[in-house]
Amino acid sequence: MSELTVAIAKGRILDSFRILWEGSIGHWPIPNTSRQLWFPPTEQSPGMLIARARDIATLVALGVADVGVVGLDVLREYPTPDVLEVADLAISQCRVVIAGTHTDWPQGPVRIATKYPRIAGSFLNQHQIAGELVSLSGSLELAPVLGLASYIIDIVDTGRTLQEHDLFEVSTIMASSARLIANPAHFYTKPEVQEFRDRMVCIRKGEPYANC
Ligand code: PRT
Ligand code: MG
Repeated sequence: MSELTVAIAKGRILDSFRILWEGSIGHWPIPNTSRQLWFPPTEQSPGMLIARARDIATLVALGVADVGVVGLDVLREYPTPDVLEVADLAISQCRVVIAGTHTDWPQGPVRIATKYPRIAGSFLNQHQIAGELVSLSGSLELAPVLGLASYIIDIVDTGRTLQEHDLFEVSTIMASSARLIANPAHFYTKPEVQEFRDRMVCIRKGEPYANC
């Protein structure tokens, strides 16, 4: 394992990935209060790079990391052709939805706030909705409250955030969960990369690596 480097999106994905890691690799190399972003490989643990979600696929494509962990929503919003999706880790599950101040499908020209302009754009095209996209980088739920847009396209998990802002789901655009991605050359030439994938898949199935 010590020849391997894993790039992980900080935030929710890092927190839920820790459980998979501890179940399959063991030693979690990141101290609780650490702000360090690079943990070199050791005897007990692969190296770890903590990065912004949208940069994970770039780091893996360039071979700086052998594998990466990132949400499918981010992979679809920022497509990077030179990586392989090698496992669905089934953590950080959520949906990208269109939501509004009511449950009606958008009629006529509407404004839609989103941090996913690419996913939103193809949804609007597919359904021939004459929407104008407003790109925001966070706090999407504020847009309808402030009268900036009548709909948002954003991530929903429990639905509580929508509810607290008097917003209603209109339709699900895609389901998302964290994916393990790999550098194609490293995946086919470094046995540790496939072993890492296999360990993650086994722990996700709840089976020990040896019997899985
Ligand atoms: O902060 P930065 O821009 O670097 O990254 P980020 O904000 O994208 O990171 P983070 O940690 O917020 O989430 C990263 C990834 O977690 C996303 O790309 C998804 O793949 C996944 N994920 C899973 C979620 C959620 N669940 C989620 N609930 N990402 C965001 N949310 C937010 C959502 O945007 C909304 O504000 O939580 C709120 C909705 O949650 P509920 O439970 O109230 O519906
Ligand atoms: Mg965030």
